[in-house]
Amino acid sequence: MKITEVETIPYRIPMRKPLRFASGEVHHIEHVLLRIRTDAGLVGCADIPPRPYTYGETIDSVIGVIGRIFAPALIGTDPLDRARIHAALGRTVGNQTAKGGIDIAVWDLIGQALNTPVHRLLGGYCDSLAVTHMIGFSPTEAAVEEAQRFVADLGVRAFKVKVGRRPVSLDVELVTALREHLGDDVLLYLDANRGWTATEAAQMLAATEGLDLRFFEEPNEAAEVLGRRRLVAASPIPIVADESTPDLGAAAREIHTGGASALSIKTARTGFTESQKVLAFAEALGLDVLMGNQIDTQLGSIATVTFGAAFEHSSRYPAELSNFLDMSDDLIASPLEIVDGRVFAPTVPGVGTIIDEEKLAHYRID
Ligand code: MUC
Ligand code: MG
Repeated sequence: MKITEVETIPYRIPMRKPLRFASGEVHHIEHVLLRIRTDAGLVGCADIPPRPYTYGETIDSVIGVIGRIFAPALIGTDPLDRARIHAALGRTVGNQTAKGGIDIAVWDLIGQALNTPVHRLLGGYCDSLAVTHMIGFSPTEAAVEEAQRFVADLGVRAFKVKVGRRPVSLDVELVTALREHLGDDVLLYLDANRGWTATEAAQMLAATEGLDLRFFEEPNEAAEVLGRRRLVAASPIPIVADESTPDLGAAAREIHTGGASALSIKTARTGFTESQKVLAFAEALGLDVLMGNQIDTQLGSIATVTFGAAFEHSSRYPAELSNFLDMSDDLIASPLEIVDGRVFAPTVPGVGTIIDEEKLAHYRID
Protein backbone atom coordinates (compact mmCIF):
# COMPACT_ATOMS: atom_id res chain seq x y z
CA MET A 1 0.00 0.00 0.00
CA LYS A 2 1.34 3.44 -0.92
CA ILE A 3 0.26 6.97 -0.04
CA THR A 4 -0.94 8.75 -3.19
CA GLU A 5 -2.44 12.05 -2.01
CA VAL A 6 -2.40 14.37 0.99
CA GLU A 7 -5.30 16.80 1.30
CA THR A 8 -5.58 19.71 3.76
CA ILE A 9 -8.92 21.48 4.16
CA PRO A 10 -9.22 24.56 6.43
CA TYR A 11 -12.58 24.99 8.11
CA ARG A 12 -14.23 27.32 10.59
CA ILE A 13 -16.97 26.57 13.13
CA PRO A 14 -18.16 29.16 15.69
CA MET A 15 -17.97 28.35 19.38
CA ARG A 16 -21.32 28.14 21.14
CA LYS A 17 -19.51 29.58 24.14
CA PRO A 18 -16.04 31.18 23.80
CA LEU A 19 -13.28 29.57 25.87
CA ARG A 20 -11.01 32.02 27.72
CA PHE A 21 -7.77 31.21 29.52
CA ALA A 22 -4.58 32.99 30.55
CA SER A 23 -2.76 32.61 27.22
CA GLY A 24 -5.66 33.31 24.85
CA GLU A 25 -9.32 32.94 23.94
CA VAL A 26 -11.15 30.95 21.31
CA HIS A 27 -14.28 32.26 19.58
CA HIS A 28 -14.10 30.12 16.46
CA ILE A 29 -12.65 26.73 15.77
CA GLU A 30 -10.28 27.29 12.85
CA HIS A 31 -8.75 23.91 12.13
CA VAL A 32 -7.41 21.90 9.22
CA LEU A 33 -8.93 18.58 8.24
CA LEU A 34 -6.20 16.25 6.98
CA ARG A 35 -6.97 13.36 4.63
CA ILE A 36 -4.30 10.96 3.40
CA ARG A 37 -5.30 8.68 0.51
CA THR A 38 -3.68 5.44 -0.63
CA ASP A 39 -3.59 3.32 -3.78
CA ALA A 40 -5.70 0.77 -1.87
CA GLY A 41 -8.57 3.27 -1.83
CA LEU A 42 -8.27 3.95 1.92
CA VAL A 43 -8.55 7.46 3.42
CA GLY A 44 -6.85 8.24 6.75
CA CYS A 45 -8.16 11.28 8.53
CA ALA A 46 -7.17 13.62 11.39
CA ASP A 47 -8.10 17.02 12.78
CA ILE A 48 -5.30 19.57 13.12
CA PRO A 49 -5.86 22.44 15.60
CA PRO A 50 -3.32 25.26 15.06
CA ARG A 51 -2.81 27.17 18.32
CA PRO A 52 -0.73 30.31 17.64
CA TYR A 53 -0.56 31.25 21.34
CA THR A 54 0.71 27.77 22.23
CA TYR A 55 2.87 26.44 19.37
CA GLY A 56 3.02 29.37 16.94
CA GLU A 57 1.13 27.48 14.21
CA THR A 58 -1.70 28.89 12.06
CA ILE A 59 -4.03 27.40 9.46
CA ASP A 60 -1.69 28.77 6.77
CA SER A 61 1.47 27.40 8.38
CA VAL A 62 -0.12 23.94 8.76
CA ILE A 63 -1.28 23.87 5.13
CA GLY A 64 2.06 25.31 3.96
CA VAL A 65 4.35 22.89 5.78
CA ILE A 66 2.25 19.88 4.85
CA GLY A 67 1.91 20.91 1.20
CA ARG A 68 5.52 21.95 0.66
CA ILE A 69 7.49 19.61 2.89
CA PHE A 70 5.54 16.74 4.47
CA ALA A 71 3.30 15.67 1.56
CA PRO A 72 6.20 15.19 -0.89
CA ALA A 73 7.92 13.02 1.75
CA LEU A 74 4.76 10.98 2.38
CA ILE A 75 3.71 10.29 -1.19
CA GLY A 76 4.92 6.88 -2.33
CA THR A 77 5.53 5.70 1.26
CA ASP A 78 3.78 2.67 2.79
CA PRO A 79 1.81 3.86 5.89
CA LEU A 80 3.03 0.77 7.75
CA ASP A 81 6.56 2.18 7.61
CA ARG A 82 5.86 4.59 10.45
CA ALA A 83 9.46 4.94 11.59
CA ARG A 84 10.47 5.98 8.08
CA ILE A 85 7.67 8.55 8.03
CA HIS A 86 8.74 9.93 11.42
CA ALA A 87 12.35 10.20 10.34
CA ALA A 88 11.18 12.31 7.38
CA LEU A 89 8.93 14.53 9.55
CA GLY A 90 11.70 14.92 12.12
CA ARG A 91 13.91 16.74 9.64
CA THR A 92 11.65 19.78 10.09
CA VAL A 93 11.63 21.42 13.52
CA GLY A 94 8.43 22.54 15.28
CA ASN A 95 5.05 22.28 13.48
CA GLN A 96 3.81 20.11 16.30
CA THR A 97 0.12 19.75 15.46
CA ALA A 98 0.83 19.27 11.73
CA LYS A 99 3.09 16.33 12.67
CA GLY A 100 0.60 15.01 15.26
CA GLY A 101 -2.20 15.01 12.67
CA ILE A 102 -0.11 13.14 10.10
CA ASP A 103 0.71 10.44 12.66
CA ILE A 104 -2.99 10.00 13.56
CA ALA A 105 -4.06 9.84 9.90
CA VAL A 106 -1.33 7.27 9.19
CA TRP A 107 -2.51 5.14 12.12
CA ASP A 108 -6.07 5.49 10.78
CA LEU A 109 -4.85 3.98 7.49
CA ILE A 110 -3.03 1.17 9.31
CA GLY A 111 -6.13 0.32 11.35
CA GLN A 112 -8.31 0.26 8.26
CA ALA A 113 -5.77 -1.82 6.31
CA LEU A 114 -5.61 -4.37 9.16
CA ASN A 115 -9.40 -4.17 9.70
CA THR A 116 -8.81 -3.43 13.40
CA PRO A 117 -9.63 -0.47 15.68
CA VAL A 118 -6.47 1.58 16.34
CA HIS A 119 -7.43 1.58 20.03
CA ARG A 120 -6.76 -2.18 20.03
CA LEU A 121 -3.64 -1.99 17.86
CA LEU A 122 -2.16 0.44 20.39
CA GLY A 123 -2.94 -1.57 23.50
CA GLY A 124 -6.70 -2.01 24.02
CA TYR A 125 -6.41 -1.68 27.81
CA CYS A 126 -9.98 -0.51 28.53
CA ASP A 127 -12.99 0.53 26.48
CA SER A 128 -13.59 4.04 27.83
CA LEU A 129 -12.25 6.96 29.86
CA ALA A 130 -13.84 9.05 32.59
CA VAL A 131 -14.21 12.69 31.53
CA THR A 132 -12.70 15.84 32.98
CA HIS A 133 -14.49 19.04 31.98
CA MET A 134 -12.40 22.19 31.48
CA ILE A 135 -13.88 25.38 32.94
CA GLY A 136 -12.66 28.56 31.22
CA PHE A 137 -12.50 32.03 32.77
CA SER A 138 -15.95 33.06 33.95
CA PRO A 139 -17.53 34.70 36.98
CA THR A 140 -17.64 32.41 40.04
CA GLU A 141 -21.41 31.92 39.96
CA ALA A 142 -21.40 30.95 36.27
CA ALA A 143 -18.48 28.55 36.76
CA VAL A 144 -20.22 26.82 39.68
CA GLU A 145 -23.44 26.57 37.67
CA GLU A 146 -21.55 25.11 34.67
CA ALA A 147 -19.83 22.48 36.83
CA GLN A 148 -23.06 21.52 38.59
CA ARG A 149 -24.75 21.11 35.20
CA PHE A 150 -21.98 18.77 34.02
CA VAL A 151 -22.32 16.68 37.20
CA ALA A 152 -26.13 16.51 37.00
CA ASP A 153 -26.58 16.10 33.22
CA LEU A 154 -23.53 14.11 32.17
CA GLY A 155 -22.22 12.43 35.31
CA VAL A 156 -18.87 14.23 35.03
CA ARG A 157 -16.92 14.19 38.32
CA ALA A 158 -13.63 15.88 37.43
CA PHE A 159 -12.90 19.50 36.52
CA LYS A 160 -9.86 21.39 35.33
CA VAL A 161 -10.20 25.04 36.28
CA LYS A 162 -8.52 27.72 34.19
CA VAL A 163 -6.75 30.15 36.50
CA GLY A 164 -3.94 32.70 36.18
CA ARG A 165 -5.99 35.87 36.66
CA ARG A 166 -4.90 38.86 38.70
CA PRO A 167 -5.24 39.40 41.56
CA VAL A 168 -4.70 35.79 42.63
CA SER A 169 -7.56 36.18 45.11
CA LEU A 170 -10.05 36.06 42.18
CA ASP A 171 -9.08 32.48 41.49
CA VAL A 172 -8.80 31.56 45.18
CA GLU A 173 -12.44 32.60 45.53
CA LEU A 174 -13.41 30.63 42.41
CA VAL A 175 -11.87 27.29 43.41
CA THR A 176 -13.05 27.66 47.02
CA ALA A 177 -16.63 28.09 45.73
CA LEU A 178 -16.26 25.13 43.36
CA ARG A 179 -15.06 22.85 46.16
CA GLU A 180 -17.83 24.06 48.48
CA HIS A 181 -20.61 23.51 45.94
CA LEU A 182 -19.30 20.31 44.32
CA GLY A 183 -18.32 18.48 47.51
CA ASP A 184 -15.25 16.44 48.39
CA ASP A 185 -15.69 13.58 45.89
CA VAL A 186 -15.07 15.64 42.78
CA LEU A 187 -11.53 15.77 41.31
CA LEU A 188 -10.36 19.38 40.92
CA TYR A 189 -7.13 20.69 39.40
CA LEU A 190 -5.77 23.93 38.00
CA ASP A 191 -4.25 25.19 34.75
CA ALA A 192 -2.76 28.72 34.70
CA ASN A 193 -1.39 28.55 31.11
CA ARG A 194 1.75 30.40 32.31
CA GLY A 195 -0.33 33.37 33.47
CA TRP A 196 1.33 33.84 36.85
CA THR A 197 4.81 34.37 38.16
CA ALA A 198 6.32 31.62 40.31
CA THR A 199 5.61 33.80 43.35
CA GLU A 200 1.94 34.26 42.48
CA ALA A 201 1.58 30.53 41.79
CA ALA A 202 3.09 29.79 45.22
CA GLN A 203 0.56 32.21 46.77
CA MET A 204 -2.23 30.29 45.05
CA LEU A 205 -0.97 26.97 46.42
CA ALA A 206 -0.73 28.37 49.95
CA ALA A 207 -4.16 30.01 49.81
CA THR A 208 -5.89 26.84 48.54
CA GLU A 209 -4.24 24.36 50.90
CA GLY A 210 -6.91 22.07 52.27
CA LEU A 211 -9.10 22.23 49.13
CA ASP A 212 -7.63 18.95 47.83
CA LEU A 213 -6.56 20.38 44.48
CA ARG A 214 -4.82 17.46 42.80
CA PHE A 215 -2.60 18.97 40.07
CA PHE A 216 -1.36 22.39 38.96
CA GLU A 217 -0.67 22.73 35.23
CA GLU A 218 1.69 25.34 33.74
CA PRO A 219 1.52 27.69 36.76
CA ASN A 220 4.13 30.02 35.27
CA GLU A 221 6.54 30.30 32.34
CA ALA A 222 8.72 27.19 32.37
CA ALA A 223 11.51 29.12 30.60
CA GLU A 224 11.89 31.17 33.81
CA VAL A 225 13.86 28.22 35.09
CA LEU A 226 14.85 29.15 38.61
CA GLY A 227 11.40 30.39 39.62
CA ARG A 228 9.85 27.30 38.10
CA ARG A 229 12.27 24.90 39.81
CA ARG A 230 11.71 26.58 43.15
CA LEU A 231 7.96 26.18 42.71
CA VAL A 232 8.13 22.53 41.60
CA ALA A 233 10.45 21.63 44.49
CA ALA A 234 8.19 23.30 47.08
CA SER A 235 4.79 22.29 45.67
CA PRO A 236 2.83 19.72 47.68
CA ILE A 237 1.03 18.64 44.48
CA PRO A 238 2.38 17.62 41.05
CA ILE A 239 3.19 20.48 38.67
CA VAL A 240 2.02 19.37 35.23
CA ALA A 241 3.88 20.37 32.07
CA ASP A 242 1.59 20.96 29.09
CA GLU A 243 2.67 23.52 26.48
CA SER A 244 6.23 23.57 27.89
CA THR A 245 6.59 19.94 26.72
CA PRO A 246 5.26 19.84 23.16
CA ASP A 247 7.39 16.78 22.29
CA LEU A 248 9.33 13.90 23.86
CA GLY A 249 12.63 15.77 24.05
CA ALA A 250 11.06 18.73 25.83
CA ALA A 251 9.28 16.37 28.24
CA ALA A 252 12.58 14.68 29.11
CA ARG A 253 14.34 18.03 29.54
CA GLU A 254 11.67 19.61 31.73
CA ILE A 255 11.35 16.57 33.98
CA HIS A 256 15.10 16.04 34.38
CA THR A 257 15.81 19.69 35.09
CA GLY A 258 13.05 20.00 37.69
CA GLY A 259 10.65 22.08 35.58
CA ALA A 260 7.70 19.75 36.13
CA SER A 261 6.66 16.65 38.06
CA ALA A 262 3.80 15.31 35.88
CA LEU A 263 2.93 15.41 32.17
CA SER A 264 -0.06 16.26 30.02
CA ILE A 265 -0.28 14.18 26.86
CA LYS A 266 -2.15 15.66 23.90
CA THR A 267 -2.54 13.48 20.83
CA ALA A 268 -3.11 16.64 18.76
CA ARG A 269 0.58 17.48 19.16
CA THR A 270 2.32 14.13 19.61
CA GLY A 271 -0.04 11.87 17.64
CA PHE A 272 -0.12 8.27 18.84
CA THR A 273 3.50 7.30 18.15
CA GLU A 274 5.25 10.06 20.10
CA SER A 275 2.52 10.09 22.78
CA GLN A 276 3.37 6.45 23.45
CA LYS A 277 7.02 7.39 23.98
CA VAL A 278 6.07 10.22 26.36
CA LEU A 279 3.79 7.81 28.22
CA ALA A 280 6.52 5.17 28.60
CA PHE A 281 8.94 7.84 29.81
CA ALA A 282 6.43 9.00 32.45
CA GLU A 283 5.61 5.45 33.50
CA ALA A 284 9.25 4.53 33.96
CA LEU A 285 9.82 7.54 36.20
CA GLY A 286 6.58 7.09 38.19
CA LEU A 287 5.06 10.34 36.95
CA ASP A 288 1.33 10.96 36.70
CA VAL A 289 -0.04 11.58 33.22
CA LEU A 290 -3.17 13.51 32.26
CA MET A 291 -4.79 13.13 28.84
CA GLY A 292 -5.19 16.78 27.83
CA ASN A 293 -7.41 18.66 25.40
CA GLN A 294 -6.04 20.97 22.68
CA ILE A 295 -9.54 22.53 22.45
CA ASP A 296 -10.37 19.54 20.35
CA THR A 297 -13.38 18.88 18.17
CA GLN A 298 -15.12 15.53 18.32
CA LEU A 299 -12.61 14.30 15.72
CA GLY A 300 -9.73 15.29 17.99
CA SER A 301 -11.43 13.94 21.12
CA ILE A 302 -11.86 10.54 19.45
CA ALA A 303 -8.09 10.46 18.91
CA THR A 304 -7.57 11.27 22.61
CA VAL A 305 -9.82 8.46 23.85
CA THR A 306 -8.41 6.03 21.26
CA PHE A 307 -4.96 6.56 22.77
CA GLY A 308 -5.81 7.19 26.42
CA ALA A 309 -7.97 4.09 26.83
CA ALA A 310 -5.35 1.93 25.10
CA PHE A 311 -2.95 1.92 28.08
CA GLU A 312 -3.20 1.46 31.84
CA HIS A 313 -0.95 4.40 32.69
CA SER A 314 -2.92 6.89 30.56
CA SER A 315 -6.33 5.77 31.87
CA ARG A 316 -5.67 6.27 35.60
CA TYR A 317 -7.16 9.75 35.76
CA PRO A 318 -10.18 11.25 33.98
CA ALA A 319 -9.28 12.67 30.56
CA GLU A 320 -10.11 16.12 29.19
CA LEU A 321 -12.70 15.12 26.60
CA SER A 322 -15.55 17.64 26.81
CA ASN A 323 -14.37 20.83 25.05
CA PHE A 324 -16.32 19.85 21.93
CA LEU A 325 -19.51 20.65 23.84
CA ASP A 326 -18.57 24.35 23.71
CA MET A 327 -18.59 24.22 19.88
CA SER A 328 -21.69 24.93 17.82
CA ASP A 329 -21.08 21.99 15.44
CA ASP A 330 -18.55 19.42 14.26
CA LEU A 331 -17.54 17.63 11.06
CA ILE A 332 -18.21 14.18 12.44
CA ALA A 333 -20.94 11.97 10.97
CA SER A 334 -21.94 10.21 14.22
CA PRO A 335 -21.72 12.40 17.33
CA LEU A 336 -19.51 11.56 20.27
CA GLU A 337 -21.41 11.07 23.50
CA ILE A 338 -20.60 11.38 27.19
CA VAL A 339 -22.48 8.60 28.97
CA ASP A 340 -22.39 8.42 32.78
CA GLY A 341 -19.34 10.66 32.75
CA ARG A 342 -17.42 8.47 30.28
CA VAL A 343 -16.46 8.50 26.60
CA PHE A 344 -15.99 5.19 24.75
CA ALA A 345 -13.27 4.45 22.21
CA PRO A 346 -14.62 3.54 18.75
CA THR A 347 -14.76 -0.17 17.93
CA VAL A 348 -14.69 0.19 14.13
CA PRO A 349 -11.51 -0.33 12.06
CA GLY A 350 -9.10 2.63 12.08
CA VAL A 351 -9.44 5.59 14.41
CA GLY A 352 -13.18 5.66 13.77
CA THR A 353 -13.69 9.22 12.55
CA ILE A 354 -16.20 9.45 9.72
CA ILE A 355 -16.71 12.86 8.12
CA ASP A 356 -20.12 14.33 7.31
CA GLU A 357 -19.44 15.60 3.77
CA GLU A 358 -22.32 18.09 3.83
CA LYS A 359 -20.99 19.69 6.99
CA LEU A 360 -17.50 19.80 5.54
CA ALA A 361 -18.83 21.55 2.42
CA HIS A 362 -20.65 24.04 4.65
CA TYR A 363 -17.78 24.90 7.02
CA ARG A 364 -14.72 24.72 4.72
CA ILE A 365 -13.09 28.08 4.06
CA ASP A 366 -10.80 27.33 1.11
C1 MUC B 1 -4.88 23.60 28.00
O1 MUC B 1 -4.78 22.56 28.65
O2 MUC B 1 -4.03 24.45 28.18
C2 MUC B 1 -5.58 26.02 26.07
C3 MUC B 1 -4.47 26.39 25.40
C4 MUC B 1 -3.92 25.23 24.85
O3 MUC B 1 -2.91 25.11 24.16
O4 MUC B 1 -4.68 24.16 25.17
C5 MUC B 1 -5.82 24.60 25.89
C6 MUC B 1 -6.07 23.80 27.09
MG1 MG C 1 -2.94 23.22 29.73
